[in-house]
Amino acid sequence: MGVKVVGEQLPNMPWQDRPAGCSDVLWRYDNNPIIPRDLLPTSNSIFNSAVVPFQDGYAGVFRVDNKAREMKIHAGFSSNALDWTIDPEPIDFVCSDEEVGTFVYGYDPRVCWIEDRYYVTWCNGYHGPTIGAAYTYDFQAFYQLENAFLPFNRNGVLFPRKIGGRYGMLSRPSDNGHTPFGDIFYSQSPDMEYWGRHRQVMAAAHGWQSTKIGAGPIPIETSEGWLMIYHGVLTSCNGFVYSMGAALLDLEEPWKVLYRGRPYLMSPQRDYECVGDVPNVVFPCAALVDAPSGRLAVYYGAADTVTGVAFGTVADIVAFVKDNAL
Ligand code: BMA
Repeated sequence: MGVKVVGEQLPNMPWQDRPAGCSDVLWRYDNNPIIPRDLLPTSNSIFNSAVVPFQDGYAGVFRVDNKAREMKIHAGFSSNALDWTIDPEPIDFVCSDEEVGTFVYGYDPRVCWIEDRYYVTWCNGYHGPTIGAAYTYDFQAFYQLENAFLPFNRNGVLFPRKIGGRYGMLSRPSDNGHTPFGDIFYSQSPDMEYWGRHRQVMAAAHGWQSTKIGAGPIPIETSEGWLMIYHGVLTSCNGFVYSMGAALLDLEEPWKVLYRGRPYLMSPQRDYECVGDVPNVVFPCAALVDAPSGRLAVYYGAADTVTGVAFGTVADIVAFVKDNAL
């Protein structure tokens, strides 16, 4: 029996077959990085960013650090999900509450289609990092909601449907600095405003994920559970190393881990992942999936400088996680 993927058809999403002789679960796009650091005249770097299908093509929300080294998020559009036009101006959120809507900084956005609109979550500056939330219908007007949590928190990732009658979000409580710890938690909300019923999903474990972990793309619903791709951090004598791995979570109680991969799916190995503003970082924030074929394209920030894509199939990742479980 094959693994069934719940989701839409995306027959034209970016894809390259696994290179001959490659046995890796994920393989990189030949023309990585797809977004150079200087795509905008004002950009220092464009990296941890999220993309989704939109109308006849694709839209996204991009982390752009400008040349003043301010962290902003911008909307962007593409017909093929590889060549991107990014709005030179940051997103100007509409917010009815001035206290919440005063922009301090924003980074590491995720985008999730739920029911009738696209929700954006990001690391939002409010007396320290916390999880900002907004929605849009068109990637032109963005309506900001209350911050989901108190500071300090990062890596807020929504589930694409209500579970047990409530919205679900993963997050990673942290500190005000570079956070030498961090587990993934699951929180629930009846209305996208009040979040509670917090449950621990997974703690940092040994090896590539020994210092801290954080959810990446929107979890993918499969017949084997929610496929969660996440980043894990190891502390080396030269600092943090960010890799990506995967786990399967229970469909109805996603804080219950069914399987968790022991080896990473991908670690920083190419020059553009090892050399940049922050060396040795692959940081996944989004995935496009064609449900019938299970083809997957993971979008990830490389060395906090540029954006790359890696390909794989849901069935291969599920099998890898089960066969190599922690
Ligand atoms: C994390 C976040 C990410 C970044 C990573 C590596 O704390 O700031 O945006 O990619 O560190 O520097």
